[in-house]
Parts: sequence; structure tokens; C-alpha cells
Amino acid sequence: MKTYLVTGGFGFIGSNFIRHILNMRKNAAVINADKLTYAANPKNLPDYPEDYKFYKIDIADKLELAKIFNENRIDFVVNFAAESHVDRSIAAPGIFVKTNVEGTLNLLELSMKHNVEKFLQISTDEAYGSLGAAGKFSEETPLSPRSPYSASKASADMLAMSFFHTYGMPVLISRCSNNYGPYQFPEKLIPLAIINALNNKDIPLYGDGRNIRDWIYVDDHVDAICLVLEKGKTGEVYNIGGNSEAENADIIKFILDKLNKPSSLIKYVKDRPGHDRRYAMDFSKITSETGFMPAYGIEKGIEKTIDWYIKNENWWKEILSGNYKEYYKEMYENR
Ligand code: NAD
Ligand code: TDX
Repeated sequence: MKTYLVTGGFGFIGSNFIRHILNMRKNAAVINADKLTYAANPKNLPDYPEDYKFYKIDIADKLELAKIFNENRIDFVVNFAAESHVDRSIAAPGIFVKTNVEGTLNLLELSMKHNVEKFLQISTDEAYGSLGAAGKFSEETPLSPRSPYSASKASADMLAMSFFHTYGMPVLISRCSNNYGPYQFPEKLIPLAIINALNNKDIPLYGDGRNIRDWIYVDDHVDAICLVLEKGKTGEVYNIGGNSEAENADIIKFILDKLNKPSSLIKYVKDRPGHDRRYAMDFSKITSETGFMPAYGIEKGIEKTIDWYIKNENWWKEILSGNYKEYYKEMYENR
């Protein structure tokens, strides 16, 4: 029996990861450590109330976090917990440093003290910065983060790798491109566009709408994480991508088309400050070392995602009717 400590397990990717582990690994126990911020939702894991332990914990609180390690033998740490939204980091960077940097440091220190078998830091392509029209990020690309969010993630990555080099701790880092799929909080582009389109509301498109992201369906990211944990080498970074570069405007048009909604719902708004132009991932290293290849192309992945948001209206209606509404209004409707 191996025990996984999954931080941020009630968020988007963390909940999809826990579901996968509980379904696929009969000899795995999961501990979910989550602060339950606005982005968390216990209903992201509706079918597994009994199958794992949950600690409501802020990873930035080291004393609280230590309880988990004192009460359980942890084999693998998978650190998803983070403030994850770039726009919020521009509005209020402090909490990004607290959670993403200080929280990761606490986890590293406790994981080292308790001799965990592997520590996987879940990171992002945004740590590399922004690309021009050509080229891709490789694991050798120097880190050059440009938003408070990506600066906090790059800092956490550097701390994590310093624990490998300084203390010989078994640390791995995975850096993934933009995820989408079920249970994504509707502040991010794809769920926001689907929900607004379903509600016949304007969809805000930043700047000229031609910024490019490499999109990956969340199940593919989860598969890649499992492969990194199983076959990755400690002290190494693994890029994960979806092979699906697309301009934001084309993503929104595709969604509107699928839902038979008019393109007049697109509303061009003021650009995000410091908006990264393009991300693209060279993920040949994880492919050659673990066999990873994304199973979903962008069209199939978005169709599946639209289908999920249509069938799970209650999930997002509840979110939109809560406190988040005020933020949503301020952020998008008054631009
Ligand atoms: P999310 O915002 O949906 O979920 C984050 C989760 O972390 C929430 O459940 C929240 O309550 C929890 N959390 C936040 N602060 C915490 C704290 N101090 N202590 C404990 N728990 C805390 O995020 P996501 O989109 O699922 O992203 C998960 C991870 O993957 C993040 O580290 C993010 O940087 C990384 N990542 C995300 C993407 C993406 O496209 N979403 C891409 C690459 C990497
Ligand atoms: O309303 C919007 N309109 C718009 O044009 C929103 C929310 C976004 N955008 C643009 C900004 C980006 O170019 O769409 C693109 C995607 O934006 P987000 O969904 O906010 O994602 P991004 O900023 O690219 O960051 C995401 O991917 C990498 C995640 O939020 C990060 O956690 C992850 O590390």
C-alpha cells in the first residue's frame, strides 16, 4: 500500500487526479490536504466521501501541515495546492507568494524530515515566460516568469530543485500547459466561455484575442503525472503538453459554433497587463522516457468538456450563485 499526500485535491486538476488514483490503483491510499479556497469544491469528488482522508489545511501553516505527516506515513507527495489564476495574481500577488512559495517550502521541509519516497511539484509552462511566433519551451529553456502567478510558481520550482541538489531529496517537477475539462472553476477561459455561451452572455476576449496557448485535456495531464511518478528520474523536470496550440479567439469561436451561438457574443475587452503572447511545449523528453502521448486533440477534448458542462449545470450554477458572483461581476462585467 502506497499513500499519496495530494495537496489541493478539491481543485480542478487535483480532484481529477484523486479520482484517477482511487479508480485505477487498488493498493493506493489518498490523503487530500486542501485549504478550501474559493477555487475548491468538495463536490468535485462526489463519489468518494469515504475512500480517502481529508484534512482542511493551509499548506502555508507549517504547524498544521506537520500534523498530517505525524499522523500518517506518506510515500508520495503531489503538490497541486496553489493560487492558480493569473488575473487574480495581478490584482493581489501576496497570497500567491504565501501559498505557492511558502506553502511549497513547508511541504518540502516536512517531506524531507519524514523521508518521503517521491515529491512531485506540479508546475506550469508559464514559468518559462512568453514565446514569439516560433519555437517551443524545452526543459532547458531558462525560467523567465512575467506575472506574479508565474513568478511564484517558478520560485517554488527553484526551491524544490534546490532540495534535490542540496539535500538529495527525491524531487521531480512537471510543467504542464493549459488544462481544460470537467470541474474547472469558471474563471478560466474555456469553462467561462462555455457557461457564458449557454447563458447567452458576452464572452470577454482580452486584447486582440490572438494569444496562443497549448491546450491539454485534464485526463491527459493526469496520465502524464502518473507516468512521471512511476518512471521519471528524481532531480529532473518534465514538460507536459497537449500538442494543441490555438488562438484564444479560435477557441471561443469553436465553442460558440458547437453550441449554435452567434459570434456576436464575443466582446473584445482591455488586455491583461503583461499578457504572455504564446506558449508552446516541447514534451519529447516525457514521451521518450515514459511513453506519454496526449490522447485528446483539442476538438474532441472541447466537445467532451462542453458535454460535461451541459450535463452538470447544477455544479456551476451553485458556484455562480455564491460569493463568486461579486468577483465575477467586478472582473468581467464592468471592464
Ligand atoms: P485550482 O485553482 O482549481 O485548485 C487549487 C486548489 O488548491 C484548491 O482546491 C484550493 O483550495 C487549494 N489551495 C489553494 N491554496 C491552498 C493552501 N494554501 N493550502 C492548501 N490548499 C490550497 O487549480 P488547478 O487549475 O487545479 O491547478 C492545480 C495546480 O496545477 C496548480 O499548482 C497550478 O499552478 C498547476 N497548473 C495548472 C494548470 C491549469 O491550466 N489549470 C496548468 C499547469 C499547471
Ligand atoms: O475571460 C478571459 N478572456 C481571455 O481572453 C479569460 C479568463 C482569459 N482570456 C485569455 C487569457 C489567456 O491568454 O485566455 C487565455 C487563457 O487564460 P486563463 O484561462 O486565465 O489561463 P492562463 O492565464 O493561460 O493560465 C492557465 O494556464 C496555465 C492557468 O490558469 C494556470 O494555472 C496555468 O499554470
